[in-house]
Amino acid sequence: MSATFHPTSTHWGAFQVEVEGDRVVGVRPNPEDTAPSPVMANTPAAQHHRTRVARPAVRRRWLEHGPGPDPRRGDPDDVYVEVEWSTALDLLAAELDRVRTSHGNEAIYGGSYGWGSAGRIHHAQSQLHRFLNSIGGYTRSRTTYSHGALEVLFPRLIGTRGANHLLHRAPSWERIGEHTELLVSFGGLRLSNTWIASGGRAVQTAGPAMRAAAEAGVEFVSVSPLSDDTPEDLKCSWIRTRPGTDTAVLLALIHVLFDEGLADIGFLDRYTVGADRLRAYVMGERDERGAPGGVERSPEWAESVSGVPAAELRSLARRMAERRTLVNVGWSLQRARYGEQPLWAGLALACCLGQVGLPGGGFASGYGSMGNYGGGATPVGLPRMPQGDNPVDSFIPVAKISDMLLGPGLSYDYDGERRRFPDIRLVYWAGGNPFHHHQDLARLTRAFGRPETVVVHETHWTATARHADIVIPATTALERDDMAASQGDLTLRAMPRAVSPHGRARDEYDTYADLAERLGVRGRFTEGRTSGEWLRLAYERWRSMLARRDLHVPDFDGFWARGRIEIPGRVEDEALLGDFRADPEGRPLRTPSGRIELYSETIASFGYEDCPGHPVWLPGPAVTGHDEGDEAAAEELPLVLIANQPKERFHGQQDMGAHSVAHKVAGRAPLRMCPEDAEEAGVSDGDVARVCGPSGSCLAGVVVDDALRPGIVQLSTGSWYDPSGTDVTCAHGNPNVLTVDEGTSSLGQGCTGQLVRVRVEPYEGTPPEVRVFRPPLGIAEAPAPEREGLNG
Ligand SMILES: Nc1nc2c(c(=O)[nH]1)N[C@H]1C(S)=C(S)[C@@H](COP(=O)(O)OP(=O)(O)OC[C@H]3O[C@@H](n4cnc5c(=O)[nH]c(N)nc54)[C@H](O)[C@@H]3O)O[C@H]1N2
Ligand SMILES: Nc1nc2c(c(=O)[nH]1)N[C@H]1C(S)=C(S)[C@@H](COP(=O)(O)OP(=O)(O)OC[C@H]3O[C@@H](n4cnc5c(=O)[nH]c(N)nc54)[C@H](O)[C@@H]3O)O[C@H]1N2
Ligand SMILES: [Mo]
Repeated sequence: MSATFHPTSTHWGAFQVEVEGDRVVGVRPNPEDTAPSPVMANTPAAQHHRTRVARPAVRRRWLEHGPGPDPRRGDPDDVYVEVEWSTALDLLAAELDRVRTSHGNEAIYGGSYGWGSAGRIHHAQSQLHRFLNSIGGYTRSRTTYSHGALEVLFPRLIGTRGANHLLHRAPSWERIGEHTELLVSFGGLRLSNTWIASGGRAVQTAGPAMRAAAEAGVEFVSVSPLSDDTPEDLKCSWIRTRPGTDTAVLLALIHVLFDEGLADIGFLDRYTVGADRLRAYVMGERDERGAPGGVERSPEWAESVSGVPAAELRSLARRMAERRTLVNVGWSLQRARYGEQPLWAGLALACCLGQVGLPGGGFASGYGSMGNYGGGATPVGLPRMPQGDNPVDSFIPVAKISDMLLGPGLSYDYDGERRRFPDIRLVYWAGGNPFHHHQDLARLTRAFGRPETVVVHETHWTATARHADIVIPATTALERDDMAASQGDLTLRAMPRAVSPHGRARDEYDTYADLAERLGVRGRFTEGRTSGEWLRLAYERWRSMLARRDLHVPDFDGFWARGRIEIPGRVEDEALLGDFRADPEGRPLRTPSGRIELYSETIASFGYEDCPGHPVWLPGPAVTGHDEGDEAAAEELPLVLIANQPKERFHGQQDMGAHSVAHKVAGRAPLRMCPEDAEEAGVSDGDVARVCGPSGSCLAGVVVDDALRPGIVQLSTGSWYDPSGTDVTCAHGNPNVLTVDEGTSSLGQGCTGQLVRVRVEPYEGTPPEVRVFRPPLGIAEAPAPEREGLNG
């Protein structure tokens, strides 16, 4: 049989799949990609894996007992019943109708956070939101797991537009190479993280671009607990912090600037408010409430907190003041308790250096966190599937999912508001995996026991699908026609279908169209179009938008025939907030003062203990799992675990793929620790260890590695949650069974999953088998080969 190659796009990059007889048998990079991501090697096994959802399925207990709370949701021994499409659609439409009629549309939670697949049209969340809007709306979610604290904080500090630019229009690595002399990155610059960009990048440019910047003379400093968080060829110097102590380091750098007369007072006076309050605080003249007295935030003080020698901090501050310096705060730092503080302190440091708004200088948050950050100019727009309007005005900050399901009607703080949780009866998820992404998964299981019905659309039998009552099989991106591009990408690429749908999986668009039909609103959802017609229309609308700006691209057929086109009209800023710097009166920031708020009256007026009016060091540890002064807990859980992004895959996606599996140790997630800690814990390289945290425990495979400093272990996210063992919460190594379900602060309520205290111990006896790479009970292991009529 001869193989053919088909272009595709994933969030981990664009590449080609090799197809033989309707099966994906291999992958190869695009020829022009000089630094392709190895993550693509996961795709062939995942595409045809036995955990693909082949047919609609209903949890037997729900089928027998009907809708209602059920604490057994997620039970690994639960049985599913495969049903015909028409049965599944009838049941689901009737249930949606029941819930919206009896409880109102607000009772449907359709936030459905998650990354799904690349593709502008078949984007799972957009499709679901469009459908739910067409049937009267839903309770939505706000902000992200990626940078939830940043998204709430920065509009207050630099205005909404400034915050948007910070996240989406950062200057490129090329500009950094031209202008920056010193780049200090808190949270490293992990090359593996830059493989990811929403929509996928046509070529991976971050690695080569960072290298070119280093060759052009940029000096890199990585502040991180891990020594291998920056590519070796950057020859970067490494400042080892204790996790969760960066705010202390940043305040001490500010202290040196004020103390030694290096702070740019002219800049602070002209462009910021609150510098005097901040100065009084770091010099120990005022406490965090502005009352007289306090602790001097000196390098010596910071050394006692962070472990970084005071002399090193002094010399770094002086070097920063002498050169064109860019302060980058990676997103990981704000995925922790008080996650707002290192961001705010980082911005304040850049202001004290007087470099905000200068090319190559100032503040950034995201270099090394994602490939589009610094990856090039931003398009003026991309083709999109319209979602319609949501008539329901109900939302939660995204990481409040368990709190919401467990506490309908309870109140909580968020960004200056006192809000109440809605009473959710039906949870509808498509394109996300909360049992990958949320903290304290045992609690999330209890939360998922509360609604009356849980619906999940999935390509695979993930842990979230195994918590659903109704599971709808979705096609993968390889099984449908679509197009892709990422922010900062140079091309828009066609993604023609490469293989037939697995089993009886269908495009979600068709599923929603049939559900809408049963609910009497087919026309509202489809507007009379097929998904192929939407693809064409979205492209043509984009083409018209470009034409109005005198930018020209071929028509849809021309684009499809070529396979990819260059995206015209991209914009790139030389510097972040450069226009504000050039003309602070004429182009003020949309903040109450019109300037950068180093002290925010608004935030101060909220009265939050955990996020006062300017950046502060808060006494409670940023690492969850123990509280200030709780020595017993600290002793019980002596190590800090870093739950960062997996380099071998993208989140939980394609965990059964070859590249991901090759990184498992004894069939479990790899747990990295230094030789001293391994010895202390009584475990060796290759062992199965038990990791215990404040919320639960998991097994993991030990990797002894001296890239870590003592006291710190690393277990990346994304190994599929396996609750089937009897003496551990997860037999496979998902760190989110260990993490604590707590928001960053009353302000941002962001995810705090990055850091948690743990203990590592040997696992005695035969470890439980990992069961997640088999479908649940009742589901045939062999995929159903035959196709049936759409409603047959
Ligand atoms: N402890 C800890 N936890 C974290 C983090 C951390 O740093 N530490 N990081 C957090 C961050 S930044 C993020 S963004 C989240 C990520 O969390 P998620 O985005 O929820 O994780 P994914 O595994 O990408 O989930 C996407 C799901 O969509 C499915 N899918 C793919 N294509 C389709 C499709 O076309 N249709 C449908 N219906 N489904 C599809 C995939 O099979 C997969 O299960 O995790 C967060 N969790
Ligand atoms: N390969 C791959 N890449 C990914 C993803 C993936 O799943 N796989 N997910 C993508 C997504 S959705 C997102 S949002 C981004 C997230 O991007 P980030 O949040 O930047 O990524 P992480 O890998 O979670 O963390 C980066 C590093 O920060 C360091 N760090 C952790 N805690 C601290 C601390 O307290 N202080 C300091 N100084 N450093 C600390 C750790 O050493 C860690 O390796 O990654 C994206 N990139
Ligand atoms: Mo993310």
